[in-house]
Amino acid sequence: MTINSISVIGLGYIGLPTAAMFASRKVKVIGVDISQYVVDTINAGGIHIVEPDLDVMVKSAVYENYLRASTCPEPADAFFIAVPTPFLTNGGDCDVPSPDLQFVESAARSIAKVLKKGDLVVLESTSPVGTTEKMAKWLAEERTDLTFPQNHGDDSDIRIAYCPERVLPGDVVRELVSNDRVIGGLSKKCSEVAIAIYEIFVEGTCVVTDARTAEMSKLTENASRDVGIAFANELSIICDTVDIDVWELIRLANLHPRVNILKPGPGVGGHCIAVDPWFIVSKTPEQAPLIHTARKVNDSKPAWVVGKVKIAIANFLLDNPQKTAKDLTIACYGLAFKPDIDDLRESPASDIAKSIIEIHAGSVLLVEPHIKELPEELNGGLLSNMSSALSAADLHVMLVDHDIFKSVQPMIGKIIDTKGIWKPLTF
Ligand code: SAJ
Repeated sequence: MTINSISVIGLGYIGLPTAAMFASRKVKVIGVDISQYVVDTINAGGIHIVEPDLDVMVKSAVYENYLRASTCPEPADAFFIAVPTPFLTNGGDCDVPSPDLQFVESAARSIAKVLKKGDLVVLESTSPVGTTEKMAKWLAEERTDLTFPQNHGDDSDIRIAYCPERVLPGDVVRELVSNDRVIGGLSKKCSEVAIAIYEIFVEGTCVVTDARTAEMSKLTENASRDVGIAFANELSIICDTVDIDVWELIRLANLHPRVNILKPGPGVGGHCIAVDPWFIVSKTPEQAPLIHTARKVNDSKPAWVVGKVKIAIANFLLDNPQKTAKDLTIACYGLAFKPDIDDLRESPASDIAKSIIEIHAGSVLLVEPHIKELPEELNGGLLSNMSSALSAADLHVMLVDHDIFKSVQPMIGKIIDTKGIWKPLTF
């Protein structure tokens, strides 16, 4: 199969790096996004997201005319769909959010118009089991003049596969090339064609399976991490109750050759680990009590940390009867959803900081070296530099273990350390 052009639908955290990666290998790429702002930014050689090294890649791809963005799908030889698959929290059983496939459906229906015989369509968006088959059905509904693998197998006009992205935010450019890929074609031929195209830039191994197993493998990877973190978070709460240093405990337990406990923290954030397990739970609620419970454990951790802050405020007032809460300065260290990135979306640290601002009458200093201004929802807090917070605060709340925080230690005040870097007062 000759590939003259590739189209990537959805130019977000996965789609844009994927588009830039193909373009960097001298393939003509048309990126499609519904946002005019995103399209204009990319066509001007810029990027709208933060990801190390991506800016340079996109800039040279655009200037060398290998990458172009548009709001309308155009003909191409292969289409990669990387649109969001959020979940809906207020429909049906409100305890279990359900996946929202509207962006996948509209992306599929919109590219259907420009499909031609021999084209490949790959779904990369994290999706519940069965979504690739649904996508194939939507494409077939739009194009009755073409044949599809669900009915024609290896002889189909259009090839369809699922291939989940697995890259780590903050290291996307490197991992896109080096990670192994799981490729689930709707037929053997579909998988073969998809592998040939991924091998344009993937240096890891492309492993073939069926589409449903490929969908489930992505959900399993993230659910496995979520369950592991929930175990660590539960341990941290148990240890706090029985007055044991959880970090020392985990270090000791991990000396066992077959034990590898993850790290507790203020909760699980980001756009993947805290979302994807719900795709399993919503489909098979009866069969997924462990995965469901892990989600609840991790989701409840921010409130537990806020509870600790409330106790610290009450203790301060007990210890200083002549003072009021206004006399207590609290500093929160880290607002991002994980260390050494500047992404504050879906961040338990930001949620905790917001709650502290709401409950506390005194000053709340917010230390986040990776941002220049606070988002609106943190109005009421004061963006501060690290050294002034370390010397001014009475209560230090460590929320994100950015590297820069590891070389310092508050010398005065109380510490609530959700990341175990400021021993000995840890939770
Ligand atoms: N976290 C902990 N303790 C840990 C590890 C992580 O509390 O021991 C927290 C982080 O602070 C963060 C959250 O979990 O709030 C998620 O961070 P992460 O680094 O585990 O994962 P993400 O969301 O940045 O990326 C994950 C990755 N999946 C796995 O590692 C299985 C990545 O490979 C996926 O491509 C990505 O989800 C995705 O897009 O699905």
